[in-house]
Amino acid sequence: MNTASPKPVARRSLFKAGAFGAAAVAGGLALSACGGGSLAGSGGGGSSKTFKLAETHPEDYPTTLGDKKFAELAEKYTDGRIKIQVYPNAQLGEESDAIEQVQMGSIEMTRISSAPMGEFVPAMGLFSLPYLFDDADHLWRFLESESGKKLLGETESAGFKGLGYFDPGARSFYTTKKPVLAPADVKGLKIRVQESQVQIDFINSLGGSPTPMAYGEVYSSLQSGLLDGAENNEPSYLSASHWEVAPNYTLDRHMRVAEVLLINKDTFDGLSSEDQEALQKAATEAAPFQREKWEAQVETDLEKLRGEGVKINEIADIAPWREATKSVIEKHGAKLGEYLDAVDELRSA
Ligand code: GTR
Repeated sequence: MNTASPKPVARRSLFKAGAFGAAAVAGGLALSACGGGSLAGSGGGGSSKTFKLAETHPEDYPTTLGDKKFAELAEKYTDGRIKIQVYPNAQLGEESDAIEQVQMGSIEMTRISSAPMGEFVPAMGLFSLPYLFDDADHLWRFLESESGKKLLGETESAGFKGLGYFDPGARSFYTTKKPVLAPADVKGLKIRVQESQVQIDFINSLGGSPTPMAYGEVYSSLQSGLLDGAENNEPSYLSASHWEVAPNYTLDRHMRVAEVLLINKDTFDGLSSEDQEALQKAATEAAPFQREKWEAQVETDLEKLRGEGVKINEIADIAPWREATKSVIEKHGAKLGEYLDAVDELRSA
């Protein structure tokens, strides 16, 4: 990684130019534009900083629970010097905006999907490569490896400090009319993707029409017929109510798009080494907590979805899907070579 190069300009034009502009930036944030967090006297002579953490999901969603665990531990390990206020439900903006705000320092932290991060830190595109990880254990072997840590470190070249990963589950297709049961079924369908070039290429490889769009716009676009389908993990599909308008769910588990806990790099660098270590420790300990919550929730969510009458299809053999989409790995593999090698080495560790 070339640390001497200037910060890459955020590659948002592809998506901003589309019909689906990102949500307006939440107001009232300009006051903390220095990126150092707000300073609040603690009354007793010391002072504490309060950092905002942007989260797209609702209060009780597993990543939000992970954020809150992280916040609780961070406050504890810094003896109250750092407080983290979690803002769920995309209150601080949709994800691409949240990333930009953390990059600028107007929000200090976010829990974010690595898919839109890939437009700021290209190596993060790894997690959007289709059918790459065999299962959650394989993903976690990679995330916890030296290679996974190095990848997280690449966020520094874009003005972030990656503190850790959370479990993303596996993304699968859902459609409004016909279920998608074979690769050929995606042909001609308008499928929402995250704001990620790799995911655009994925849908193109299946002959579909990829539509990058902010998460908050997906429900109404499925409802109005602007989209024929989208794709996500079970907790997102349920909590965002997408199942109501796209009740055919096909568990092909095409991607495990790691969730990332990020802080503005200047904010992090401005902390004492003691507080830096405390934040790192809090993030490391919040990860297994979040993973546990995740696994429990996927099970109960599938039951709830079945109870609502959602048609859930399992794909027994993903070999034809892998074959149909291999051009995506060929196209993006060159720049991700060392990470792809590590993923392969960890395949059946
Ligand atoms: C979810 C992820 C969110 C968001 C969303 C999306 O699985 O946790 O951060 O990226 O997908 O599809 O936009």
